[in-house]
Amino acid sequence: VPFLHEMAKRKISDFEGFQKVLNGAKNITVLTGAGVSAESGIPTFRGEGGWWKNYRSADLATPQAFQSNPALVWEFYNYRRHVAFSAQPNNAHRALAEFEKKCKQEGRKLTIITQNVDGLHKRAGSENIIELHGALHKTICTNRKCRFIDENYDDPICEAFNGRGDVNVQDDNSPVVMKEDLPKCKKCNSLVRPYIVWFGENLDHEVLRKSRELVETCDLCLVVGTSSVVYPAAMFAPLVAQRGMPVAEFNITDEPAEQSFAFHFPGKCGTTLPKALG
Ligand code: BV8
Ligand code: ZN
Repeated sequence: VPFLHEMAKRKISDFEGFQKVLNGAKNITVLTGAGVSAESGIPTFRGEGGWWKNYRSADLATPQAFQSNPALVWEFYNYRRHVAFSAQPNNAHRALAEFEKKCKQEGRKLTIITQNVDGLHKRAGSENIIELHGALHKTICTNRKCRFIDENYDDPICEAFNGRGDVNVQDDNSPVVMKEDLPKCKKCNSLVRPYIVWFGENLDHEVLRKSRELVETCDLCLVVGTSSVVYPAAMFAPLVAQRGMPVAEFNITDEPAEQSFAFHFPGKCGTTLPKALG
């Protein structure tokens, strides 16, 4: 359809048009996904990196998997912690942190709503962050009467995973760790789990409420490095566009995920984001 194609063409790589909108925005929401950490060497979910040994990572990120094989799921998360803690923030994370400081000086608001659990936005210096799906450096106790939430950057997280940090080989025949050697709660000594929202689990209601409020009040939304397939995060940017507010998508894909997005910047966000926010 030539008209739509014409529209789409006008939206792509219009850095100048974007900067005009950016300079006028007072309440900016940035939704980020795995693509913002790809250039830090952290595998994305749906690229080839979405595998660990011979498992699809999404099959291990479920309460059922943890219930039936906590040692395997903990070994997967111990590996993900090792990868995240050894990684460095990249230019996309840094550009967002710098821009947040600039907004603060100008009395404007910028909030990052991230689907990522790698903690790199915080390490890059961003402050206003909502972690939709939890964080790799946090654990929560599985004892319903306790639910103690702890934070640690121990790598490995427990003795039993010594030497198995960055193991991602298919058929290493190391024995599966015994349940009693898995990470325990400091308060009640019960088994702890990653403080991560798994598939089929509800997001924290306070996190959801704050995210919904930002979606309803922001006057500009950036959506960076996400395939927009996982709900409810996938709804946020389209909801902003439905309010008639501009949405700018940054992705290596050529076309906008939604025709309703005002801007699309194809390419690696480690390059396009610093240019757009510069
Ligand atoms: C919920 C933590 C209510 C885990 C994650 C059937 C049964 C049960 C549930 C469902 C169902 N059908 C649908 C659902 C809902 C489900 C869902 O949406 N499933 C999808 C797969 C269809 N959602 C849920 O379960 C959520 N809870 O809905 O609660 C409920 C309750 C019970 C039953 C039903 C509903 C909870 C979802 C949270 C799951 N946890 N993460 C962990 O990390 O281990 S999700 C995980 O994948 C990430 O956190 C992220 O959110 C998500 C998507 O990944 P992306 O970040 O988008 O990364 P991806 O690899 O996909 O894409 C990377 C993108 O970057 C690409 O577009 C690529 O082009 C781009 N890119 C790459 N490099 C670059 C780049 N761009 C720029 N520069 C680059 N350099
Ligand atoms: Zn406990």
